[in-house]
Amino acid sequence: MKKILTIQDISCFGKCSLTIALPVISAMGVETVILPTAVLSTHTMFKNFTVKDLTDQLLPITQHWKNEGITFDAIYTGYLGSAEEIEIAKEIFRMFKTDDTMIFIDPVMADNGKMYPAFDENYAKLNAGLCGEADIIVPNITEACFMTGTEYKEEYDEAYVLDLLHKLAGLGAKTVVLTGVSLSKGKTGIYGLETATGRTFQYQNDRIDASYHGTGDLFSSVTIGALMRGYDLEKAFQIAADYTARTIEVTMENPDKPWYGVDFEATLPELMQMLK
Ligand code: PXL
Repeated sequence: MKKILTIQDISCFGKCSLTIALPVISAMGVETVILPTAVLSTHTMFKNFTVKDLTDQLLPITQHWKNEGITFDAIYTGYLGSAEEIEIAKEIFRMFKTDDTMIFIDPVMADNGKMYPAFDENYAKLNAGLCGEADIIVPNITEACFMTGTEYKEEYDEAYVLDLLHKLAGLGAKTVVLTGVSLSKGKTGIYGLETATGRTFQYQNDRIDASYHGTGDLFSSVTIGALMRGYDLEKAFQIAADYTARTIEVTMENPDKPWYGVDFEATLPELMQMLK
């Protein structure tokens, strides 16, 4: 069984980061080791959330694993709480990366043209540096703009997307994939670039007019899970895009649909079917 390490926060209530990555990747048949960067009462879209930072625990925990001879097939980072945690993530890559370890970075920090609370331009610069160490990065357009110093646009064309992809490739990752790319009316999806070959790839779904928290984490978790299950890059992204779109659709059908997250619990059986 493949084994991955995922480094992100635990938002106790709210369905995002580790409370999505752990159940979803485990259900996909991949051993999921977690390194919580912080414990929050909820994700940061709630008011008055509490935070207990765990920065000082990250190296003692990973050093213990190193002493035990524990290894990983992939390391997947998501929401990191601070600049210092970005530096520590790099240190953890150095501790565990071999030629066979896939580094997958979702530089979670912003959406819809805005930074999440607690982050700033400097954090974006540091995240750009972290992305340089990755095999695969999956920023949304807002994150890509902050990391490359590009103006954020609500309306854009393919040339804008390609320019962003090439700027992202300049950060150093082997494959860069922009998420939430909408190039035709009623559609949304991903646009990727393999830096060594210049090959691009795209996948689009019908756009659902709703924005739910945690869908980026769901998409990333399913992508890395599918990659670990042996699907190639494009197929893994396709499964993740289809599954995320289906989960949003099912959430919208729920009369009590929670505003804070999606009903992935209801669609996990469908994900299992997609993996067959
Ligand atoms: O879903 C991304 C995410 C993860 N963790 C925390 C967040 C967010 C987005 O707002 O607040 C704590």
